[in-house]
Amino acid sequence: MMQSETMTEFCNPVATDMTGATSQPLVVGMGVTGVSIAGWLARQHRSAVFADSRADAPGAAMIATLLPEAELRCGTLPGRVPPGVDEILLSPGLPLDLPLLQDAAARCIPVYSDIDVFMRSCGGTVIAVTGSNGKSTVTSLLGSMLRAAAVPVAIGGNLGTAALDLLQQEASVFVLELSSFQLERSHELPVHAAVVLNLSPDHLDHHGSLTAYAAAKSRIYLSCRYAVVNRDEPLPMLPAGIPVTGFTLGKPASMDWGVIHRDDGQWIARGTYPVMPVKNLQLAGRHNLQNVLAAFAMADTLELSLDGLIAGAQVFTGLPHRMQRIASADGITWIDDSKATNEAAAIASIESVTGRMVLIAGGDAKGAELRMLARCLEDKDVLAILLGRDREMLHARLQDVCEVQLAETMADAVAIAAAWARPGDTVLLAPACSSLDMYRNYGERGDAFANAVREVQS
Ligand code: UMA
Ligand code: ADP
Repeated sequence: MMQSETMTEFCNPVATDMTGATSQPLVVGMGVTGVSIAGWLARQHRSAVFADSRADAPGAAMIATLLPEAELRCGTLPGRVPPGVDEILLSPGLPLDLPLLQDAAARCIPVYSDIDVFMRSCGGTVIAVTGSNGKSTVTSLLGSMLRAAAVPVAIGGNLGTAALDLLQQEASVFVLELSSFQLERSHELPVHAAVVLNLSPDHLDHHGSLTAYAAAKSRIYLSCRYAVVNRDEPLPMLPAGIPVTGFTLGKPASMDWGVIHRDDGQWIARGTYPVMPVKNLQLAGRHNLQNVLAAFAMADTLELSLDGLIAGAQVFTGLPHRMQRIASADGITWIDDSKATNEAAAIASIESVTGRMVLIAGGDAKGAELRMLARCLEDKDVLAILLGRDREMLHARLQDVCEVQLAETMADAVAIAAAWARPGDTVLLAPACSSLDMYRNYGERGDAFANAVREVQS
């Protein structure tokens, strides 16, 4: 087995009774996760101490409503574990080097994630999806495929509904999108099937190195029953003896999923068995074809009839802000891929566009240098319009490979794009950066883009 790396596993987690009536957890973080833990505790008729470093912790009012007797500490995190606390339930957005966590490790007080708590409370089959890109698409696509196969399914985790809130849904299968933050602070997760879709640099400001980020991601496989792997990337380290299914954009090995070429076009195939024509998918781009193959490989571990899964894949049109065509006017196509929040995602979307292009990029690069982005724009007829905190860095990176302009606001960027673009061109918002320096989230950034496009067209 791979070595577990969470600091708390120096202690014996068996010594803790998470369901014991006398236990008083300390819940750290009063965001979406903290609120979901409060709901779960309320349903267990238990209480807790809650802490958040923010004076205006966003979930505080909701937690007070769900658990009126709970103690809420906003504005600073305790430096030591308060008396009476025998476990810590830690939100994903906090760093792991907090003095509180060092004190907990020294005193053998275990730290759990909301996903650990979910796994202990969930009686259904759990399918876990991670990767640098495509997590939300694959999680939602699996939801569509399993629903079409008449499986009662709930989807969530890092996407949409927080994991513990899913337990209130009637479902036999739970598909969880898991972030590297959730995985690095979870113990071994006994899931039915697990996948790391792909790995490329992201969140390096938090993890410190690509190695540490990859190690966090590969924790998803520690206790899975079936591992699904991307055959087009280096193989992750896997626990010995578990069944492995692969997916590839190439010709698949016997029980893997891949693409075969026939006289009537490309087909998705399991081994040599043709399953469905690629042209029947509504998702566009090679990266999305990879996502569909991964979803089939995951769903296949449930041994369902393929007919429902195929129907569910065919009707899936994708999620908002992922390669979403928002307007087509005067021969110019406007595409919102605001969710391209890292370099590999932006490259995947740029490569799925043909012809002359305006690229709107920039924001918070999260410590990435974006050299591959520059390489991918070489030999393309592109105007790059750069926004946000790291736009000067991006400007230095791109100025030798394509035409570059700086913009202050999304409205400015769209106005520059509208003036430059000619019929046949595509204007693509694929920032390669997170949105948090200018917006509340990538959705708000995508909406700002769509609004600005409407403005220039009115
Ligand atoms: N924070 C503080 N002090 C605290 C607690 C949090 O400053 O005491 C800050 C964190 O540094 C962070 C922010 O508050 O900047 C949110 O942190 P959180 O742990 O409270 O986050 P939640 O609101 O619980 O939301 C988290 C996920 N967010 C993160 O991991 C940052 C949500 O994913 C997820 O939907 C939710 O749990 C339910 O599972 C969002 C996300 O951006 C969509 N995820 C990242 C990504 O997809 O790239 C990982
Ligand atoms: P995540 O949840 O991992 O952020 P999403 O499914 O929301 O992934 O997609 C985010 C962005 O990543 C998309 O807008 C697209 O630009 C890119 N993307 C999606 N799937 C892939 C993939 N398999 N490989 C590379 N990039 C991808």
